[in-house]
Amino acid sequence: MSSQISLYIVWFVLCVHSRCSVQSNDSNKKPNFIILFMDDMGWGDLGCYGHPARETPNLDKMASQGLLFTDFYTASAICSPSRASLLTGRLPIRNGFYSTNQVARNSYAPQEVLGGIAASEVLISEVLQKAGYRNKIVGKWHLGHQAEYLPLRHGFHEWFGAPNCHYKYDGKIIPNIPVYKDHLMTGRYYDDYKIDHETGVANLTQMYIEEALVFLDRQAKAKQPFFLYWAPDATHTPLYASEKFRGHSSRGLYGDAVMEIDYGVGKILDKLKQLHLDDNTFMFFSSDNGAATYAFTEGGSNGPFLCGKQTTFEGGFRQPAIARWPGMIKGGQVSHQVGNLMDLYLTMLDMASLSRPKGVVFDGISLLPTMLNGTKKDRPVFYYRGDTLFKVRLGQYKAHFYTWNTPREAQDIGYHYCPGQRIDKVTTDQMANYTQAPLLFHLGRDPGEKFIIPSHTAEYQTVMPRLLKTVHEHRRDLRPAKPQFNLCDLAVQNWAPAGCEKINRCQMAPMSYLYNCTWPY
Ligand SMILES: *[C@@H]1O[C@H](CO)[C@@H](O)[C@H](O)[C@H]1NC(C)=O
Ligand SMILES: *[C@@H]1O[C@H](CO)[C@@H](O)[C@H](O)[C@H]1NC(C)=O
Ligand SMILES: *[C@@H]1O[C@H](CO)[C@@H](O)[C@H](O)[C@H]1NC(C)=O
Ligand SMILES: *[C@@H]1O[C@H](CO)[C@@H](O)[C@H](O)[C@H]1NC(C)=O
Ligand SMILES: *[C@@H]1O[C@H](CO)[C@@H](O)[C@H](O)[C@H]1NC(C)=O
Ligand SMILES: [Ca+2]
Repeated sequence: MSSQISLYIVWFVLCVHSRCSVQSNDSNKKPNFIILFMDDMGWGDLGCYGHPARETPNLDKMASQGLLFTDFYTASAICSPSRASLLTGRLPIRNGFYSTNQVARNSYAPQEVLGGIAASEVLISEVLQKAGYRNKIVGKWHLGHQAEYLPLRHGFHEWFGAPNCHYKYDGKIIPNIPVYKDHLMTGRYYDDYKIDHETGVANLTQMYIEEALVFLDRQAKAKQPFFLYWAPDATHTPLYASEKFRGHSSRGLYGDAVMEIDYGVGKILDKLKQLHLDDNTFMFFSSDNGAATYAFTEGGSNGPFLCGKQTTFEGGFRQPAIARWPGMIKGGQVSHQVGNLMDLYLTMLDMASLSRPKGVVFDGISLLPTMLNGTKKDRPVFYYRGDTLFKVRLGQYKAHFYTWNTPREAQDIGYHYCPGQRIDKVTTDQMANYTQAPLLFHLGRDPGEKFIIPSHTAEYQTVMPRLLKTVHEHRRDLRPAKPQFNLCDLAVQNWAPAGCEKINRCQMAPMSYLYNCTWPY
């Protein structure tokens, strides 16, 4: 706050003396924010990251006009915790998006789970709302589906999208997922928002594009700063694309979905230009977790990295990430700064000259010095699987305390997180405990985590103590939050969301029966 006041005084003094009308409209304006957040898209899916299909011209253009990160991470290899970390700037273990029912299991927010984002968490949307921003989420929320957890209770003014994944349900024992317009549901998937599983055709991405464009038009007219959180989910199985894109990719339905989203990004870029919002809008593109290797050819690509979604290998945690802010961020840059989705929170606060909420411990850092000045900062990456810290990265080194490919129960039903990849001692079928002698990898020489650096080498003996110290320091101040994903009840599903009565879509909930959720994968 005090730095804001002093800036204001400086501005005032300058203004009295000269050219204040020219300076005033720019220096006082808060930047707009757009986060384009993908579902299960991998590091290797875009042309600018080397995918041979080269079917993302608009995202490639965005990268050429901005800054592409090579070493950017998520805070979790699965949807809900990743999204909660993005919006809170904190690790799942700190914001509660994990479960302690079973050791080291990923958990998320299916509709039978009781939990969601705690009222005590201060989301970036809440800070921006207080600062006069208008905030809209388009697409998937996944921070809890019960009324108290929905986006309009957590700093968003507008919403078009769904609280959970667009899985197919029978609509009887498990209700179809509702689609919301702001506070009220407007229908349900399959009943009202068609997704054709035979053909893979659905119009939802087109609707999400339209929602974004209308919002931008409106905000430009209102001259009010905004935060648009655009979270389409067409690249999450079951995949979908509209008729216009279906069958156009060389990569099958997954590629069709990517092409349609890329088209949407192009429309958003055009709209910013047309509305003269380019110079005052920070736009960031990334994905919530690595590509779903378990979906085989229905999933994306993690480039040179090992395994994918659900795992703590690089394929699960490393994300595509592009920052664009013409006038502020020089175009055509590539940064090797280790970044994390959790960094966007403090980066955006810095961009808007807003102070950090008091008393909140953040796991992210501000990347503004990197984006504006190319500075680099050494900082760790913590790779949790559920409640357990599996791995840590510092510099180019990564230590594995635990490794685990795919739980046996998952393999039994045809799930495999590392299809076509088998590395002795690393892609283990059972959870392997290496805490006594962690495995060490050098991600520069060996991005695919294939070659274990032997523990008798001088390199290992120099590096491992540094990595262990980083973990020790992390653990010293860590106060794990109450886990949100321990309790389940079929009665809390989306039976009768607000607004259901107006459209005749209410359903009767079964009797409440509370049980401990199980997280088999
Ligand atoms: C300030 O606003 C005026 C009117 O909206 C515009 O013509 C001018 O270009 C703006 N100045 C700058 C420096 O952006
Ligand atoms: C998508 O929209 C088009 C054009 O409005 C319509 O003809 C088509 O039936 C819609 N498809 C689905 C699956 O809803
Ligand atoms: C970038 O560098 C300039 C010049 O050294 C400095 O004044 C400015 O504070 C830096 N900005 C950030 C965000 O680090
Ligand atoms: C891994 O091994 C260490 C040392 O033997 C032990 O303390 C720890 O509890 C084990 N971890 C798990 C999850 O069993
Ligand atoms: C969940 O598991 C814990 C530990 O086993 C047990 O004490 C508790 O009663 C269980 N809760 C429910 C609702 O089943
Ligand atoms: Ca996801």
